[in-house]
Amino acid sequence: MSSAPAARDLANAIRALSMDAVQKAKSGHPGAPMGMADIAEVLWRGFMKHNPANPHWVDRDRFVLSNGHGSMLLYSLLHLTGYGVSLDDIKNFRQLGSPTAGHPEFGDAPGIETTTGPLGQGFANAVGMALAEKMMAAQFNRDGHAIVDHNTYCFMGDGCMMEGISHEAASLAGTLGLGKLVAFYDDNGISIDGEVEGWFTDDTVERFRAYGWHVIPNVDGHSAQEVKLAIENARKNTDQPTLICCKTIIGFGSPNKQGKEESHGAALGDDEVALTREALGWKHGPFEIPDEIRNAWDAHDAGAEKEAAWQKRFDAYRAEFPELADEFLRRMRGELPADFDQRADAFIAECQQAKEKVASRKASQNTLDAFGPGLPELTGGSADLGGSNNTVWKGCTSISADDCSGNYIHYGVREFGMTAAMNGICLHGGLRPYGGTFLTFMEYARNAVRMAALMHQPNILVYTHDSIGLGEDGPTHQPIEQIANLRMTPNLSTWRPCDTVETAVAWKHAVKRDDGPTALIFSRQGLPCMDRDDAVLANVAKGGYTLLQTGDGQPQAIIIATGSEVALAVQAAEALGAAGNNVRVVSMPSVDAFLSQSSDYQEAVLPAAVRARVAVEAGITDYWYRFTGLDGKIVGMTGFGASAPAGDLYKHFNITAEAVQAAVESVI
Ligand SMILES: Cc1ncc(C[n+]2csc(CCOP(=O)(O)OP(=O)(O)O)c2C)c(N)n1
Ligand SMILES: [Mg+2]
Repeated sequence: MSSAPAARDLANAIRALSMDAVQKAKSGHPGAPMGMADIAEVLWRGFMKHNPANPHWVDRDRFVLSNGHGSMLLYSLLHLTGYGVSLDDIKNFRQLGSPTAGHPEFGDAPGIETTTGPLGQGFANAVGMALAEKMMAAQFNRDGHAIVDHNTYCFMGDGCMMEGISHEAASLAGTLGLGKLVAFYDDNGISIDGEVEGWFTDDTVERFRAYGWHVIPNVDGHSAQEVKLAIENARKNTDQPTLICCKTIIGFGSPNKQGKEESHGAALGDDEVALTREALGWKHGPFEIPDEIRNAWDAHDAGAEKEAAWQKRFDAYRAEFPELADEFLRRMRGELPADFDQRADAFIAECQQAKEKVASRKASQNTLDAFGPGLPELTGGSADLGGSNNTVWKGCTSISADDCSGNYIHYGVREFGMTAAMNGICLHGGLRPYGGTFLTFMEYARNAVRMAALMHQPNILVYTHDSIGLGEDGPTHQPIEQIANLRMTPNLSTWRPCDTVETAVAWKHAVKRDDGPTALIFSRQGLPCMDRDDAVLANVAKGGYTLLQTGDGQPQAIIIATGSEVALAVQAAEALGAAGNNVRVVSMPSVDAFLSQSSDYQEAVLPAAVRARVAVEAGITDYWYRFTGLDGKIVGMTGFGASAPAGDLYKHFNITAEAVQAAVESVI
């Protein structure tokens, strides 16, 4: 009988699949998978709690490949352990329609926990996942019943370490004591430009210790024994996140390219692949995995056992806490409480009745006060602007390292880290995060916003201080092009409500959305509440609707407005109406929601024949040409703002009812 395959041979299966797939595609990154194969072998075969037959098992360990260019490492692992990634999929690496995309894409193949490639962000996702685990455990576990108890493992390279977001995420993880987070640093001394010592000389060990991490330095990433010991030590420490610093050789096994940047991001070449096979002692052809290696990797039996053990624990929990168990499953399914619509609609009607004049950021907080008590999954937070973003509602309890049973996260001044962590929280499941900052500083987080949209994650992004209307803080704080930028992001729903009613409708939309993020944009200054009858009120959710018209039938002109400028549009229309004009005001809190309506509805609100159109928004004018065409006019911003009281700024930049009226008169 042949003996069990050695760890190195098992790791070489990853190396072979990776170099062969990259060679066949003539594109990709063999270096990182070949360098981290030994670490991956120890982690996945010795420690990972997962079940390839059920990639959605709620208590599985999460694995994040933050150095996503090493995607072949993940695809090899998923294939070898038995997920639905076939050998043909591996052969079709990087080809159209294949689940084995250039970088791991969430949703493309089972077992990909998050989309990675933008360096550093996977690490921040992992921090969010570990935080979600800790919060769900605190909310649901009971004495003797640990139904939420899994680790989050993250691989990261020099690039992830160099990215600023690694600081934000690591600092937060240390402060919150995310003890079940274990990150592996692929310390290979190489990035694309060559040896990193010319641009990266941090003392990473001391850096992470300073964040409050448990750091295991100087691990030989090619020694299965050392890696195993390190992981055991990491798992023993449940008070601090652990960083295991692994010295590795990029492209390990390639006689002429290992240790060099040449192996980072290009096929090794047929000759070098052959030499590497020889050097590794890998005697099998391209994409050929011998049975004993395949069997040793197969995680089906072990996975089924692990899940069955958890199921037994969960059944015992359910017997003792039946309601809690049902609630846990509801939350993990991402289903809203059955009465949510009814509660939300009742509150929307209440807002219309009360007609309160408040800033929309305050209206947002009032909405949270109304929705929050019935939505225990709602998990708030802000990047140190809780009092300005009005993200703290009456039922908020802050979490801390010692007590994660609350529902509010103080992310600190870390917009990018916050947003990427929120993506990780969404991906983990069980919690619905919302997080606030000033709209201008959305840009600090920009790529995480994009990743939420790309990954179809229902992250709720609260952006206050929406325009020059914030006043005296001046042009650094006054967003101009940001709203248009958000609107142009595919699969992002963007709302800029004009009053308490639209704010509540926007929140309802955000909470109900399950396939993408929503940006909610709120004002600092007070906004009057508009009159609406029931028919108009019912149309608010459509994103754009006729708010009023000064005459009957086809209007002579249409004013399209959003947020704080709706009131100006109404004033202008009333003056124009008093002079005998038939003018319509269309409030457009969400362009994407409006554009998702039937063409009949869109035509009814914005008849194509009416080309006398004026758009008004205290943001960059360019976006609105789509709706005004060449015949229309736009009242808005064409440059940066200034520091002054809001009222003075609106006059200075000529965003006034009179300006809107004059614009309409010029196009009628
Ligand atoms: C945010 C971001 N910037 C730049 C890149 C392009 N890029 C991909 S890999 C890489 C170098 C990464 O170096 P390292 O993490 O050390 O990877 P290794 O070469 O060791 O595999 C760069 C700059 C990227 N993917 N993401
Ligand atoms: Mg490197």
